[in-house]
Amino acid sequence: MSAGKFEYAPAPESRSVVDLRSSYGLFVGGEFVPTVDGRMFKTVSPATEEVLAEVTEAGAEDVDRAVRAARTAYDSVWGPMSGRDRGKFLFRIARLIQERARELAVLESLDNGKPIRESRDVDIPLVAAHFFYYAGWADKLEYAGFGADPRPVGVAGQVIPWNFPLLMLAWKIAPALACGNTVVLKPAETTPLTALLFAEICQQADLPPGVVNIVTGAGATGQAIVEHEGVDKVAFTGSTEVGKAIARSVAGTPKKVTLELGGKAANVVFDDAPLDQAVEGIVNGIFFNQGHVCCAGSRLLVQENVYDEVLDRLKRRMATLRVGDPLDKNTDVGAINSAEQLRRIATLSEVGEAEGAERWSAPCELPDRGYWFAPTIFTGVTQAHRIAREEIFGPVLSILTFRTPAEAVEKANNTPYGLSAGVWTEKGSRILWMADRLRAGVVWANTFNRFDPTSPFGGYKESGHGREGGRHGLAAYLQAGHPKAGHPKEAARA
Ligand code: TAP
Repeated sequence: MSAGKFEYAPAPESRSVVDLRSSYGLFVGGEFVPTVDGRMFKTVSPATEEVLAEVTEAGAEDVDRAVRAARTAYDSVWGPMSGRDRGKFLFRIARLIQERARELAVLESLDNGKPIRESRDVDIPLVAAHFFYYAGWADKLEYAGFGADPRPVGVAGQVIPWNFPLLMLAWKIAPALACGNTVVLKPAETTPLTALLFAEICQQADLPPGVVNIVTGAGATGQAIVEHEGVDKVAFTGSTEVGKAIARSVAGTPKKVTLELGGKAANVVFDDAPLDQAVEGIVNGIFFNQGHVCCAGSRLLVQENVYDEVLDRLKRRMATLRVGDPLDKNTDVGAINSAEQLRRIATLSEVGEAEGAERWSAPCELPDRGYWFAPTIFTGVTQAHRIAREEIFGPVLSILTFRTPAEAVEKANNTPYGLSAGVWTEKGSRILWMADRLRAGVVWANTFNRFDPTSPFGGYKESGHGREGGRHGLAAYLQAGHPKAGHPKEAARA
């Protein structure tokens, strides 16, 4: 095996483009304010453990202040504003994101640990695309298929995870604002910085104060948002466990809720697939963003007669992956987001070995400081193994085999999740046959981890409910079919 990687000189992206403050307040009512009842915590670079900045952990009173600011903005400015004018603000934000793309990409890689190649070429362009896309909907809502006069819901409380910090923010904020809602958003504890830079972009865009409020903090801050009586709609992306707790807490209240939760996607490779292309898809499916991807192709199902060949090619390809400095433009796999996540990945990998699966990791030198995990595969995995059932949320792939298409479907669907799946085959009819039977919100054919703002995304079963993205994503932020519902001033004007 010629495992050799080409040796490249280091090509670090400069971090001087980012103007980091030493400490950040909360973004409430259009300005950065100090906490009322919270305290400060530090956010670190997972690649070096360097402290990047101090951030506020918002308390219940801070959350209350943010919800009130959002309500005032909804009642006085944003709710009554025409869709055309709301759209102009969203277009302005989208353009500012493009203008400041380099700064956003560097900051995302610093705070999250993801390779700059991904934040620069995937995350930030998709963030801008989401704002452009929903900006376009703002004045066309009556044609979206949700009734002749769809109205906003009110104040949306939004809680997001750390794996795609700014992209998840865009998935939440762009449709909410396009539909006329105002928001209180909490980024994850370990990745608050790009949301705070986004707050500066809102200021730069002259967005009316209170339309977007960013409160940083940990789980308790998220819970305070979800449980606040002034919140009309809860949008959550994160683990299934927390999602279930949120579903319980909003049950019996008038709050609307959408949940985007975990996954354990099957990536199914048939013997007629173009194997080199499939291997690229397998690598992209599980090692993109260090495997911190809810829809990651973390269960590989390979047709038995090509198993040896696929495994051999996969190992050869994995040996060429560059793991290291997220800011180096040659890096393929960056740092694990936190010490806690690294522990979870390491623990589940040990369980895999203890349960009898065989572990192989790509040969690579890991940096001394920071949180790192070499790209790893497990063979000899059975459906009962925990590594085949539980979401690892790291660069770890479980490989299983199948003989017939029916067996592939049976195994692919044998999971409590249902977020995504992949099919690799030359046969169009087989793609359609599989797509009909796979219980997953997204089914990719001969590709994986492709995202587009025009396309709905969401889960079956324990992967959540509701859809984000596309026309479907508007439904979560509209009260459809209630001509008199919605903003009182607008209703009076109508
Ligand atoms: P969680 O621990 O669930 O955290 C998600 C967010 O919820 C964070 O902001 C977290 O705050 C906050 N939170 C924690 N406890 C809460 C509570 N009781 N009430 C309200 N908010 C609370 O997930 P994670 O570890 O950050 O993210 C990984 C998970 O997200 C994976 O399971 C992954 O599959 C899923 N995910 C799903 C999708 C989609 S679209 N389905 C996309 C990305 C990720 P702190 O982080 O500050 O503690």
